[in-house]
Amino acid sequence: MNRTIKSATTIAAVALISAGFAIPAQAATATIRSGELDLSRTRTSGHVEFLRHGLHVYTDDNTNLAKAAGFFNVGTTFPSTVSMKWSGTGIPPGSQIVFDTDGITNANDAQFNTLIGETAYGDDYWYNGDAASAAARGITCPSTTGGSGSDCHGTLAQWKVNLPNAKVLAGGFSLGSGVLGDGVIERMQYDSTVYEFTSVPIALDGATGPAGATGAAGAAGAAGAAGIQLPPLVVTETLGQDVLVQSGDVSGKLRVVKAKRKVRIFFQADKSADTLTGKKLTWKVKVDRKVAATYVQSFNDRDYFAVRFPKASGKHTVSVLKNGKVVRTIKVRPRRR
Ligand SMILES: [Ca+2]
Repeated sequence: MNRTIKSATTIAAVALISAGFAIPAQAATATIRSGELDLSRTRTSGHVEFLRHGLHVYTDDNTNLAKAAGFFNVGTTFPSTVSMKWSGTGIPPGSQIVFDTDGITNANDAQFNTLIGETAYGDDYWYNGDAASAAARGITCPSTTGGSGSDCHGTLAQWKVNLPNAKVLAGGFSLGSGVLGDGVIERMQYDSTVYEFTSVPIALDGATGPAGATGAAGAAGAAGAAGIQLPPLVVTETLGQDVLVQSGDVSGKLRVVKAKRKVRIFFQADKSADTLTGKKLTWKVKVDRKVAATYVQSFNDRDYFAVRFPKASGKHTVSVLKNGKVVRTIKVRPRRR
């Protein structure tokens, strides 16, 4: 049976006693409320709502904006076990561990790293980046074989060996990006601590003093727990469950179809996991030197332009500019018939 323990120090004490007497770990329960869940990684087609008992996590579609993610404080010890109780559609959210490799708070690249656990891979946790980027951050991958979310993965036991100095910055979950899903996270567990989620508020401040002419002021509430640390929106993001894409500026292609009096142009921006970083791509179409259309494209965007000239209307020029540079010039001279 779970005991409800609210104070972090009590949780730590219970864990120590359990370890000292070699008693099987007794689950402690911590309750996460809305102010304690960082939703900054949730995108516009993803939603996280607090229920009385649990978190409603869902996405509207399977675009790259479909990402419902939350992070919370799970202490700083690298966990041996992580689990999630999910009731919902087929693909549950991945469990996440955000950590600093060397445990030293500084501005180096080793500060923020993420391991992701998904039911599809069992006990195997994959690094949110490839083996080369892990190596650049001083991380030795337990395994670099294929068949996981990235080519840098291993069990938590293996990771613990390879990351002896790691300091955990946050735990959490992510449905997507790129996954259509709907369900409830009833709870998550990191080692012996069960994290439950609730919309039921508690008074965070001290009780108000009794009413009356000389009513005493209530005592001040205890200071809140330190907030979790999350990286600035990172360059490497995940698409769907397991495709890693390095994002950057949007690039794209055009295709021209020319007829006797008509010019059609198809613009296709490249596909990518992430529209949140990098510069957008700007196309401009000029017809006889006048701007006829402008398209600003994010990843995956498509646009279509068409112009038709009157019969026997002389020479015409259609030019296409990509980020301000002319990349195509099409000349048309419509005949009389
Ligand atoms: Ca560090």
